[in-house]
Amino acid sequence: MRIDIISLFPEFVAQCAGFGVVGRAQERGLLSIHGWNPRDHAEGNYRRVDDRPFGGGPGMVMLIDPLRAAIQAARQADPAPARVVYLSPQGRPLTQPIVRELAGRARLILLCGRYEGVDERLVQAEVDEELSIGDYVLSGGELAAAVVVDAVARLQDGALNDADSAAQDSFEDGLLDCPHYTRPVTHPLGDVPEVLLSGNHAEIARWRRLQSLQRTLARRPDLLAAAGLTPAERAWLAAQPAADPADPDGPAGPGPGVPAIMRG
Ligand code: 9WO
Repeated sequence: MRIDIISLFPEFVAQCAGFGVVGRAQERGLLSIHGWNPRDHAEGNYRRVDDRPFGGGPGMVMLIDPLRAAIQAARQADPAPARVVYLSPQGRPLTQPIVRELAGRARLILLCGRYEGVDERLVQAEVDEELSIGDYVLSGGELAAAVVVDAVARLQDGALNDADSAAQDSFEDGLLDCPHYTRPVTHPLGDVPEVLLSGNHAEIARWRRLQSLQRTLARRPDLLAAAGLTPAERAWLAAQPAADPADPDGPAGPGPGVPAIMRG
């Protein structure tokens, strides 16, 4: 897969992608990353890439033409059609299913804004999809683009070694991961749960699954509706205390409980 980064700091995203699983995916030829700087496509002595917003207000807006020229240059660098993604807080929230969909494409162009954002006409004309990695504001889209690159790279066939593969399973069924332990068995901070030392693999798998379920219920009950659960697990959930509608975040400790919508 080929990913092109449109950014005033294209090296930033490329640097982020140089380590660990993503760096290895590039070394293995599974992924190539290319940066394009709109400033290299800006006109005049000053090579302006931004201007003041119509309607007034603080800050600057990125100009259409340098961005459009950079996107065009990226498109023309490879004949395969590219999906253009703009990273912004106004985008659709990124999820693992969206990551999976993006990872299956031959090319992505990730558009990173700076300042107050890019001229809306450029978004309308060139962007296929606007994505958000969470409800907070960054100084620019680059860190969000690095998140997309990382999440997509590890799904390329051959990117993960056997040692990494298990970590992928956690979100496959839409539940949070179970807790993990390593040596020593006993420690001043606590002991490793006995079941994990039992050698009984079926019982260990059951325990981990229940931990995942309990954690998801306590921390992210919103995930449960779409999770892949067995009828027995659904029944177990229905027997758990309901969330208090007056206090949906619940008291500290046991967590919010089963969302009302899921109670049969
Ligand atoms: C900056 C700003 C300053 C004063 C008044 C309003 C303002 N809005 C913004 C702003 O939202 N700037 C963005 C910076 C423009 C698009 C690129 N930037 C960005 C992307 N910040 N955060 C993201 C982002 C991307 C994906 N997921 C979460 C956050």
